[in-house]
Amino acid sequence: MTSRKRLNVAMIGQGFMGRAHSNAFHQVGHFCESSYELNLKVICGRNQPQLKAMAARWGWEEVASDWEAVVGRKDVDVIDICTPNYLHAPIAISAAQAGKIVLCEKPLAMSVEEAERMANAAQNVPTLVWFNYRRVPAIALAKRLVDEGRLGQIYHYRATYLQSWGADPVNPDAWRFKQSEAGSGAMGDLLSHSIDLALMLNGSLDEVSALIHTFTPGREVDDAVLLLARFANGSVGSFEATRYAIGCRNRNYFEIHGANGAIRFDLEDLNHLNVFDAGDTAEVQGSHNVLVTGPGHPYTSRFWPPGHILGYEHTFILTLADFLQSLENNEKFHVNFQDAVNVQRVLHAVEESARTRAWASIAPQLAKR
Ligand code: NAI
Ligand code: SOE
Repeated sequence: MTSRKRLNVAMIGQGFMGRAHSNAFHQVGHFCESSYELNLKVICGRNQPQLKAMAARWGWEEVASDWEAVVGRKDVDVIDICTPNYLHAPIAISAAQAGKIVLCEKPLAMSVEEAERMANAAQNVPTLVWFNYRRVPAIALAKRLVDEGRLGQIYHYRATYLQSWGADPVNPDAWRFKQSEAGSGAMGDLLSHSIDLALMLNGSLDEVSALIHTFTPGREVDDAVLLLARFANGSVGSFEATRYAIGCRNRNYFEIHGANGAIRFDLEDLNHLNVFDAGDTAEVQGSHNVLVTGPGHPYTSRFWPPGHILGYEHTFILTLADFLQSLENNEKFHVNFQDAVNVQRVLHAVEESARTRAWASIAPQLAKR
């Protein structure tokens, strides 16, 4: 076997995503062929006892507390940003200027201006934004069906991202509720995922009409956001993202209706894609649940035999696997920083529309990726 190129990784942030990414860094080499080998060099965070325990558990070589020093290290090739949103821009810009490969959590930025600065700074380095749901095999199958024209002309795109924890926050002072650290609430946190998937599956959005609402008195960020949308392909859409959907833990859902059929997806049942084919004869017409675990399904052969289901963590492993493949092929990875600017442009229009109580146009976006 030819020797693999070693990339030293530094991860900034040790929380939920710190664990999800640490797992992906370890597992990607086990399941996916690559000419790159990832070395977990240093993990950087603020709580030193927790950081040391995490480094020991997940096999990071070193711990650090100053991200600027980590970004300046010559022996680090990749900076992975898993911090609250307000730190994405300063870390990413400084990492890109130091010539590092930059991986960043979503939402890319706190504003469209900030996202554009990040994308400009990172023009000459490979970038990845962790919109991990693109790599759910059932969602990749949805994209394949849409791109093959199996749904025909698209009429409706409907997405909801429903969570409930905002109504009963474990820690009301957490960074996710602070304007200065999160930028927004359900909008950047949840709607950003739905918009990214919509751009991938149904192409650019032209304009939106939005309502943003905060239920909790005194809370700095939005609890819920609803919008109507027009897509460039002539279809119409509706989106709803909320942290107040009592009874829903993590219901990232979409459905697409076209002239020839329909598909539905729900993250709470992530191994299935619900499909309706209007080409079936009338007596057998009906939507059916496809268990997207192979054979012939996207991604699944890298893991287990058909019928052996996958989970949340696989979406991060597959995101990383595709990224390493893009590095090897010297191709652009999607979602990169520029793609994420497109998401941010839509979020900006959503804010504009809610503020002015009028339809807002979206600045031109790049073609569907
Ligand atoms: P978290 O609160 O669990 O972890 C944040 C970490 O950042 C903590 O370990 C904290 O110590 C560290 N941190 C804060 N300030 C720091 C500094 N100055 N230097 C170094 N470390 C610092 O948050 P979580 O859930 O991991 O979210 C992090 C990012 O990941 C956010 O941007 C969030 O939107 C995104 N996210 C994305 C998900 C996805 O589906 N792709 C899922 C969950 C979060
Ligand atoms: C919390 O709302 C959260 O962890 C988001 O930050 C993620 O992006 C989403 O995928 C799941 O929920």
